Amino acid sequence: MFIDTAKITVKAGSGGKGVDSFYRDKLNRKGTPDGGDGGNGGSIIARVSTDVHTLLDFKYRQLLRAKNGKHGSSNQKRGRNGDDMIVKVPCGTLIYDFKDKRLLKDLVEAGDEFVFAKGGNGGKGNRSRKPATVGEEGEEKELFLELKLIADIGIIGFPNAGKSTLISRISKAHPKIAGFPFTTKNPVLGVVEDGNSTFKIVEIPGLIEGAHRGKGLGDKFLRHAERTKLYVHLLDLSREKPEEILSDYTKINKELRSYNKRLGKKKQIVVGNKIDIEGAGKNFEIVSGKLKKDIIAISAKDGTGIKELVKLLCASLE
Ligand SMILES: Nc1nc2c(ncn2[C@@H]2O[C@H](COP(=O)(O)OP(=O)(O)OP(=O)(O)O)[C@@H](O)[C@H]2O)c(=O)[nH]1
Ligand SMILES: [Mg+2]
Repeated sequence: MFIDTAKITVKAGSGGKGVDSFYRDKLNRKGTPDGGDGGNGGSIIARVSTDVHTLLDFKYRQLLRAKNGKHGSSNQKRGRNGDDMIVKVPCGTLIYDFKDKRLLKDLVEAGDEFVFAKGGNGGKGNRSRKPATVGEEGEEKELFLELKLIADIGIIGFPNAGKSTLISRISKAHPKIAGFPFTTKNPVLGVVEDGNSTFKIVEIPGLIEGAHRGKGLGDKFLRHAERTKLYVHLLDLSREKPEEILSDYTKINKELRSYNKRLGKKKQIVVGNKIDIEGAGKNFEIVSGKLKKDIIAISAKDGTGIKELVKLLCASLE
């Protein structure tokens, strides 16, 4: 299941109590203070890992608690620290304060860390000749997590245009491909390698007219198109009439703009797919003439124009 938002509560461990204790013997009736300090509470730390790709774990685990520190004891013995809890999050996880929606951190690179909640320090024992103190409370927070995938290029286009076929051909990703719309229900990430260049590409599924009003799969996956540098706008050249292709193109662009102006302005490489199908060549001529942009013809199925497209994408990213 692809989950890209989560609300969680995090409660770090509290510090253990410092202890009041006195060492006494025959010669030392009054006693020497020897109470040990409490251990520190465990913190909860998010760490970016390439093993996880969604926020699914947090759907089943909405409350995270780290261990408390142990209390100190006599003979100056310090209590054990509570272990830190490390939680894995995917690349591209944004962390917000749930209440005021403030962005606290954007975790981008593998290994990046962020302290969700800090453990409390342990209390002091009376060994320092002051009365013992209790440990600090661990921090408790309500957080909102949002995943915005990080990729260089987003493939946008109407359902059934051939986005999954294209990503399967140019990367190791193998999403389901079928001759009906909405086959892909979640964003699909792929890595494209060409000579010395590599880039990440993501299929943005389910965009149709009215997506920003919740139609189809709605616009909920457009958050994964926000961080790309450019788009491959895929058109289905096998549509019956060229007007339909032009209208698909306009509708997708309108959806991008309705979601966010910035997305509407992002650079697009317009690609006409399914050039192998009869009639597609003619559609291509007409659409090329009417669009005020270059358009590249490919067949994701038989490989026509794919090498050239990948070269162009590499060059455009440089
Ligand atoms: N002839 C031909 N068929 C293609 C080509 N590319 C894709 N198809 C077919 O078009 C249909 C849709 O392809 P998909 O790759 O699933 O399209 P999509 O854009 O990912 O569709 P959704 O995920 O459902 O939105 C499938 O039947 C593919 O086999 C192509 O270049 N030529
Ligand atoms: Mg698909």
